[in-house]
Amino acid sequence: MITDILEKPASSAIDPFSAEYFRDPYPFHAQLRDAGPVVWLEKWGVWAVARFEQVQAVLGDWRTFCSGAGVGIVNEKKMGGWRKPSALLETDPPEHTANRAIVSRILSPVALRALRATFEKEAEALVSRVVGAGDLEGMADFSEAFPMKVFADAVGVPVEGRHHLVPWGNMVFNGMGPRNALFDRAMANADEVTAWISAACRRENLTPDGLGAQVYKHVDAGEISEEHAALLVRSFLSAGVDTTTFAIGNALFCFAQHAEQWDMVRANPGKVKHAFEEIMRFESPFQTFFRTTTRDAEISGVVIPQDSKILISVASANRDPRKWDRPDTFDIGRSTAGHVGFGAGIHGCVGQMIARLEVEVLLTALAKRVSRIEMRGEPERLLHNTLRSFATLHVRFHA
Ligand code: OVM
Repeated sequence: MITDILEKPASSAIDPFSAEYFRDPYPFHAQLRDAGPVVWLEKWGVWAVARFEQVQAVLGDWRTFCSGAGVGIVNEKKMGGWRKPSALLETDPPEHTANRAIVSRILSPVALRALRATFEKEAEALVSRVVGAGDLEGMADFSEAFPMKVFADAVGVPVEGRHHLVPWGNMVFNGMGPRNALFDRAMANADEVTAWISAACRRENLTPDGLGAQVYKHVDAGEISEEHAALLVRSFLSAGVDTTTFAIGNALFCFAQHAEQWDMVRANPGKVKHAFEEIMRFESPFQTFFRTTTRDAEISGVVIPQDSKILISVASANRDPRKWDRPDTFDIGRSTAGHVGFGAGIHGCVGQMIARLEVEVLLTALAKRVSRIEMRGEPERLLHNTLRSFATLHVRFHA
């Protein structure tokens, strides 16, 4: 029980859902971190944690900071959400525990071993298409092309209509933000997109040997219902495309800007795995999500009332100078241990091993063939409520 209020909370006019913030969030992160351990955001009437220590603490305490009221800005328990809540992302124990156990086994490192050879073959094929091909749009032609092929194949999604995965991801992640223009634009074709996604999650539309079909084994075992299985498959399709697409785009950007780091990777391809962790720290695709207080909570002496929404800036935590040495330097040689680019705690990314596998395999194939990633013209920053990457990134891959 909280007996006395120790600290007066800091307050800020920063709008973390503004175009200015999306274009260059890092100075705003610094201001939020420096304002206090937890900050009241006047514009939206929510709290924010932006320092590493407090982000870790909040993510480590699911009893106080729950996910069951949604992980976007809206309290879905009170207001309802735009879709049926995810059985993973937007649940708390004990429901979460059982659902996660199912998906966790399907995505375990051992289970994923079987996918590596196929991913490698597809990576070689994609790299062959782009190397020496002149100017390319690195988001559509490379960063998106790979997960849309290998991840969608791995889940066992129909090829017909697969392009719907892109607007669906846009709905899922922009849909975590407030009802701004980005939210509305993402939802513009919601009915058609949702209809395709729902169908793609059903047993009869999944390939019999994919990750999606494996969820239905738990229906056959009498553990879960058919509808529940479809909802779990939906999590694969929600969480697994945009995140990896944007991580690959961010990798291209980082290595185009830091050619010497790309040279280090090429000289020692064994560094690719670790380089990806630095990309996840330095340019986390998933920047922001929320928790909701289940009771009056205390963060570093500040009292947050029950039923408050708290914005968690993992991107800011990943560059907090209280935690990291030279946080704004992209350095694949540094220790990245403890980065929260995949989140942390019981909701820490359950797909992180397949994400790592995709990016490792693709960057390894690229490192074998490409001496230099050249940016052609100004990249176009993606304005997005939750994710950080590029709308377009014109590049040339030099052999
Ligand atoms: C889900 C889901 C959606 C978006 C992200 C995510 C990063 C999960 O529907 O379960 O995890």
